Amino acid sequence: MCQENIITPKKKVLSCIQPSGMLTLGNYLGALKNWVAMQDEFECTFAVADLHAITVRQDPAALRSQIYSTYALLLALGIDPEKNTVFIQSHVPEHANLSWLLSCNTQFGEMSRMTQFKDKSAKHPENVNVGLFSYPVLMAADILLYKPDFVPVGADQKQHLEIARDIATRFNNIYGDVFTIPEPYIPKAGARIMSLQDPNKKMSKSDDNPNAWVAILDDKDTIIRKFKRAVTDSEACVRMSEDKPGISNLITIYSTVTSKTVAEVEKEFEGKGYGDFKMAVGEAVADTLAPVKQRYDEIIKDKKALEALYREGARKAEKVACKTYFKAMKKVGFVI
Ligand code: ATP
Ligand code: LTN
Repeated sequence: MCQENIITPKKKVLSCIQPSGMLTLGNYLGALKNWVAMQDEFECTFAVADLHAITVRQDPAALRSQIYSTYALLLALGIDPEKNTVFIQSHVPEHANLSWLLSCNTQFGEMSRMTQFKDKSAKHPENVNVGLFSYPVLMAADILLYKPDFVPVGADQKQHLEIARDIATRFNNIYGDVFTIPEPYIPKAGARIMSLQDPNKKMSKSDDNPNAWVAILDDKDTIIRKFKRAVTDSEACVRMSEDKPGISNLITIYSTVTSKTVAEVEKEFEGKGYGDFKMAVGEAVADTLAPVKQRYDEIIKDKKALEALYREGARKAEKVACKTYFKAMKKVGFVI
């Protein structure tokens, strides 16, 4: 008798990252580490969200080079462009197109509640542009085009994910089923890595103070120097506590990078000073990132090979994006 082979399709994953500066340890632990881990089990689509980056003024030459380097860094981290779809957002015009359909189905009031908009407009009062305001709608379009089950992001993106789910649910209710409602996928540890200079603020690659963040591509000496300068407290006791945000952040980083539990870390540094602990965190982070930098230096040299990969990524992405976009257009009543 012939046995039927039932193959269940893989669940889908989508995420994006902005090329708005040097990618940081926060990006790595909060999001990229999961992207790498998910690629075996899931059908993954990853993009460099270049359209998002211009919500803040970018120097054109710097933006171009950051788009290349962000794409190359994804490969250096171990994301396989053959197994997954890895592309540059602006190469697939359906992102901006769908964003318009969704904008007309999103309320001004719901956008006004977004905390990232409030933070970024306070930081750049001279450029509170409409794109910065409607940015979560473009993010919803990025996601909904690919019908993912999961979206791996850091904790700061939870609110944007919720709005994407609301927009999708509302659209489906009005026009009929088009979009899958995605689930956020937020890591238990490392979802919110804090600034090394102000541990009450998240580590952000657009922070003007380079001592506040560790770049994935920083060399060992720089990484160790930044950890040595990290702001802590005067208690000199390595323990996790809400009133010790600096040390708690370093414990989170060390435990995530070494896969040790918080209790193990506290025990390891019992009776030791902050100097020893900071050195150990710096070394552990530098050792984790060194091979990534080595691979990156190789990959970035070959622009032709890189171009072939991102073009092919866009071709694969467009095939999927087109289908969803035209289905949405048709449902809304456009003549196709
Ligand atoms: P910017 O500082 O320019 O706003 P960003 O680093 O906050 O940039 P993205 O580059 O788009 O924003 O972030 C990519 C991913 O990294 C997102 O999933 C985000 O949640 C995650 N991420 C960013 N910063 C941190 C952090 N400090 N801790 C954990 N995850 C983070
Ligand atoms: N808004 C995100 C980056 C981003 C994204 C996305 C994340 C743009 N499009 C789609 C997940 C899915 C940020 O600023 N961190």
